[in-house]
Amino acid sequence: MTRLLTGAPATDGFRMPAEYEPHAGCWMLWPERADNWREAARPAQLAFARVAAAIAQFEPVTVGVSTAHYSSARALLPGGVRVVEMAHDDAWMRDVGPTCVIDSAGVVRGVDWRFNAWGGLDGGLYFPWDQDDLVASKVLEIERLDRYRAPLVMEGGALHVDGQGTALVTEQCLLNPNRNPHLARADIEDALRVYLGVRTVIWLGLGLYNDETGGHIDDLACFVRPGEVCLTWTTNRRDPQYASSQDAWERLNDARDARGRRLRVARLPSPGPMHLSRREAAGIVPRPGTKARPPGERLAATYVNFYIANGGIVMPLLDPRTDRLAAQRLKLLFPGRRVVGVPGREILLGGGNIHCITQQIPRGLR
Ligand code: KQY
Repeated sequence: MTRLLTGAPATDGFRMPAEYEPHAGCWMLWPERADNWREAARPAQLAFARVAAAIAQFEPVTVGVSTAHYSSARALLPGGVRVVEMAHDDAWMRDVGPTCVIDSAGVVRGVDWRFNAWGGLDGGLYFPWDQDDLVASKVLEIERLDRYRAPLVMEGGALHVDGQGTALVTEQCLLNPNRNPHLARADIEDALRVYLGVRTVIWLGLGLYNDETGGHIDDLACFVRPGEVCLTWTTNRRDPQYASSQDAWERLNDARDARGRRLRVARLPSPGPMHLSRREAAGIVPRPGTKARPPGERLAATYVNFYIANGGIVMPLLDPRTDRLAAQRLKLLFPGRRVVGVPGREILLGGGNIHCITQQIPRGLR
């Protein structure tokens, strides 16, 4: 039995480590719902299995699967991947899993945010979401890590940290009244300080164009190392993404991190633009209360949504015209890691990508 803690991470001496710090392992969930994933989620399951196999080259992977899908998931996933039975509403472990924090002695604990399916009844993507909201506590229980239940709605994909006191977020997401309408910007900054152990919050404006999460940072930009960020970029002035990437570029160049450094900002090319095809849309079973997926809809495609594993980068392959350039840039940005590309379109059709479906557990010293 792990403990439900009454304090808060920063006051207990904990901070959220950056994704590029060492991991004990990675957690994922299994895509199953036919109202979000085409063809009863089979193509998505194959894509998730490839992501799990790619990450498992670098660190242990665990996948949470419902009772109904346990046997087929076990058969599709590599033997080295641990499969555990776990109820869930959809498959976005980044957002429903724990955000782990660590102290100077190497003790790891988890923050269990409130989850409302990216907006609750005011623009959320499905109802109900009660099983998703239990996932973080179940993961922490299996990992034997103590838990803080945070009193605010948040998702792991809505925040990045540099591990040295800086958080990176977007106004579009964190200030959206469909998350924490009772909290002002200063209150949210205070909550990030307390639950992530950061001192400085860098606010970008809008997230990625047509991102159904309402502007998650993990589709727009991420830390590559302390003092360096990579940003999704387009040179096409007519692309609706152009203005928000420009704005993010300016804000990042004006920013100072928690240690007073200016940031280096690297640009990652954009794939596409990519759109949902008629055939893909026809394979989704619409359901009242779940986000509709009309053919022709612009997909929130970005290479920034990669996963940083121990010794590796697992990136989505999205567009043969830009995949190679994006991979080359990531190799330059992460010289000590092997860059592995995994086809990402089927994951993208569900509204996110590799970063959104994974959640790292930091390596502690216990
Ligand atoms: O950006 C993420 N972290 C998650 C994407 C969720 C999409 C839900 N359909």
